[in-house]
Amino acid sequence: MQTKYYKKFTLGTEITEEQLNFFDEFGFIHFEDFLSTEDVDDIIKSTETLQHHWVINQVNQVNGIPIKYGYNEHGEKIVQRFPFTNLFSSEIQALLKHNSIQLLKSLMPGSRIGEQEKDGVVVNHYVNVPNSSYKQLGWHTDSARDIFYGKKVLPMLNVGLYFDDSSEDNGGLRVLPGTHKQNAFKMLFHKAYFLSKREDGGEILVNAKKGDLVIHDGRMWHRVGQSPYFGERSRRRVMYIPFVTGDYQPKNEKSKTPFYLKFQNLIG
Ligand SMILES: O=C(O)CCC(=O)C(=O)O
Ligand SMILES: [Fe+2]
Repeated sequence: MQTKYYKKFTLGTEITEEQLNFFDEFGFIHFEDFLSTEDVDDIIKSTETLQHHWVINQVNQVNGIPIKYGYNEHGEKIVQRFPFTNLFSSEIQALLKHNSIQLLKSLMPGSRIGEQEKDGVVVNHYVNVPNSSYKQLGWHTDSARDIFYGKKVLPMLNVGLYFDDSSEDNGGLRVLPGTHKQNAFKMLFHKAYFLSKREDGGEILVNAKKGDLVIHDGRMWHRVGQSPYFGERSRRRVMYIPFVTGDYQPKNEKSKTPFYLKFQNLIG
């Protein structure tokens, strides 16, 4: 069990020197109580409406990014990875305009929210049941995807909003602090990309509550553990807002599925 302590913060009207230094040193930062339970519930509802629409209409991708389907503990078909939710949810669109989200750009000067880029705002839904397609996620860096795209690795942030409390009980995000400062070779080969799911002695478990915000540098190594429980107790939902840098690279309906996602689907 990982119980390593790390400092948690509260987001004010600006990012403090201490917060900047923490993020720079460790590659992640945790802000507690960012949204109320009610506000999170409104966002969750909007994704459930979207899920209903996608299931009924058998939509399989958005802008070339596959929608990952699976089944919940009641045998119902659910969406387990939603790409580009911001294009469909007015609640999520409103959140992106919020001052306290805009403020986070100062963690990575020159960054912008990738509303039409990468996979847009992604919602992940992990649940541990036999027919689930998403029970855990192996070690990876988000930036290594740029290498699969054949592009230079550019700094990016992933801003995670928690829809559920998250700890080792439902898997939990594990991060390797400081690894955002490694070179590109290590970024690719430090762990067998996505294949290794093992615990690492240096990992820190992110213990978050519904409504918390946990931000990580895209170059840092991280994984999501598998819950030892099944069904409802194993459920873990989290939304990621990408903050990107570099040339503007919008996607549209004609965009092709990136190679890395085909690869990811092969290995589960
Ligand atoms: O579920 C999480 O907290 C992390 C997800 C993740 O790392 C990813 O989708 O790249
Ligand atoms: Fe990731």
